[in-house]
Amino acid sequence: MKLERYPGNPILAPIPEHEWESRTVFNCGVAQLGDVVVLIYRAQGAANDVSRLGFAVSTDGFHFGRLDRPVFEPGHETETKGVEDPRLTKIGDDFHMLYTAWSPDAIQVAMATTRDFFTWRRHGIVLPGPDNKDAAIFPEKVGGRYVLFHRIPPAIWLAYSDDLIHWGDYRKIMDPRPGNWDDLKIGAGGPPLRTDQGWLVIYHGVSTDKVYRLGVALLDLEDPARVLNWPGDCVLQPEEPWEIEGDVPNVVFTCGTAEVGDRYFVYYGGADKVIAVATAKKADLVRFAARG
Ligand code: BMA
Repeated sequence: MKLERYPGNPILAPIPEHEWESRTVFNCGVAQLGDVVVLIYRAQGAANDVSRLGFAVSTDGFHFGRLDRPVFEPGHETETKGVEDPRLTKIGDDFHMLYTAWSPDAIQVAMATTRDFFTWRRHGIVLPGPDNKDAAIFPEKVGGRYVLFHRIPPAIWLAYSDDLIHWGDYRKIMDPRPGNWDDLKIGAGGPPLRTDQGWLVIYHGVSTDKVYRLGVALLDLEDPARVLNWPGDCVLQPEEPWEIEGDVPNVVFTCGTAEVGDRYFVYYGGADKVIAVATAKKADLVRFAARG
């Protein structure tokens, strides 16, 4: 089972005339408002490595219009080196964005909330470093508590909260698999997708030779610390020229998936330089995650 690339990929690329996104346009969080898909994407200019976040919007999930300026930029001493890899979850009326706050001292998870993607309320660091990232909040409470994925190298962990601000009860759920394509480190993609078989996780795995691929697993709906099934094969690996060569070679990296009709639309960064989408029939991907 492999995700199917949209033939028009990549769907978003750097724009030389916009300094802040002139070098890279890549890993993006995904939000859905009815038929509209919003991407909050990571971008870098030629001047330095600092990442800012841009805004793109589409009615079909393939063709995106975008703003000419960032909608979220470093604004605190914990993120002077950049705001990276946003993941979005709608809870009540608010979209909750977890992102990597990068400073000379630490890599940490920060949160900001919004209703319109232009005005943001900052909540600061929610998961302290020295090295924690790849965090995404589940779309609903589980067992009366909020849950999120996060990554303390090299594994995927959960954390729990009553108020979305204070997170604790860290539990490791998935470790890199020796000898496999995900043997060096792993991290969750976007928020998990609820299915009747369990929580579907799409995650990235890095191999010892530094190739980033995507895989899936299925977690128990009532106790997501329980992995129900974890197929050995990846569902996407760098093959296209713009996945193999870019700012960082051999990378496919996802921060979010949209549900469009009977398909999942997985948005991903190619070689840390462009944005692409690959899709799968929901029933096929869930069947693979459950039995593959
Ligand atoms: C990870 C993150 C991602 C990036 C990947 C490949 O550590 O920085 O944003 O896509 O490395 O460079």
